[in-house]
Amino acid sequence: MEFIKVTEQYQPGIALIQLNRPKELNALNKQLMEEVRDALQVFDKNDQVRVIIITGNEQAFAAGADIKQMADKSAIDMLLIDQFSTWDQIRKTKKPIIAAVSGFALGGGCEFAMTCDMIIASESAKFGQPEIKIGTIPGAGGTQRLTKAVGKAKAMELILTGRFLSAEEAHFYGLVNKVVPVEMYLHEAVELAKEIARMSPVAVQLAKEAINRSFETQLDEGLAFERKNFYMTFASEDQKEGMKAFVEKRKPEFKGR
Ligand code: DAK
Repeated sequence: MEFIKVTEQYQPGIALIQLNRPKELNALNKQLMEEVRDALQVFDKNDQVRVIIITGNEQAFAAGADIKQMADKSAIDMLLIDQFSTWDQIRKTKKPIIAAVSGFALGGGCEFAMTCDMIIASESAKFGQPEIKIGTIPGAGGTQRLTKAVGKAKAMELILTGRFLSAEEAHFYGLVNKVVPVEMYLHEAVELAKEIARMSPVAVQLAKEAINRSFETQLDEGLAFERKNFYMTFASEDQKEGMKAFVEKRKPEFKGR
């Protein structure tokens, strides 16, 4: 791993991926994204990992896709490189992913944070889709995910002007879960991860899948999908344990089965 640092057990059950191109503000080149994809695929198969946190450093989560790598490319080059397949594989991660964001989360960096399931931001975080300033538009979901997160008017403003959104505004618009002082953002992400890691991993996975479905389907289809996953939890030992523990007034011990 050249461009990321990976810790399988940052805390029990919690894996950490740190983007590590600090001089380039963690600009997302092709190899970095492939390394992230590979790490996520390994964690997804590892029963010891319940929740994954992705972070950068205080200055930058990521200042976008690597402009220097893209600058001279033709449309057909971009088509053949097909970086979208890597992003699609990242999107298919089954375990919950928390982005712990400080500093710049711009362009592909903002899209990457939005591809994660939750975002904890430091007070210094700045979100934005400034692609318009370099003559292009968001290409990894920004026009869709940002619009769903903050609404049409704000998304239009941000994407058509390239303006940045402060952490506080991002919280106001529902883009991020929580804003905390800079020295606390990773800690806060870990606290959230710990809480999720205590739940049944089976139920967590099925719930994540059902929530994501709401972005891709009409209500009827989404409800049917949720119902299927709800029934499926009743095939798990964890559901039996969870409900039994409630009745017996004790804490459940989930096994992920
Ligand atoms: N790419 C490459 N290098 C970058 C970079 C980027 N996105 N952002 C920053 N850097 C580099 C700078 O070039 C500089 O390198 P040196 O000159 O020192 O070698 C170093 O990081 C520090 O940057 P600055 O000197 O500019 O630092 P400042 O504090 O003055 O400014 C800044 C920080 C974040 C405001 C500024 O660096 C900036 O505007 N950066 C570009 C932000 C941007 O436009 N981002 C959107 C890029 S387009 C796709 C998936 C995704 C995408 C496309 C396709 N597929 C799956 C196919 C996404 C596209 C984008 O994200």
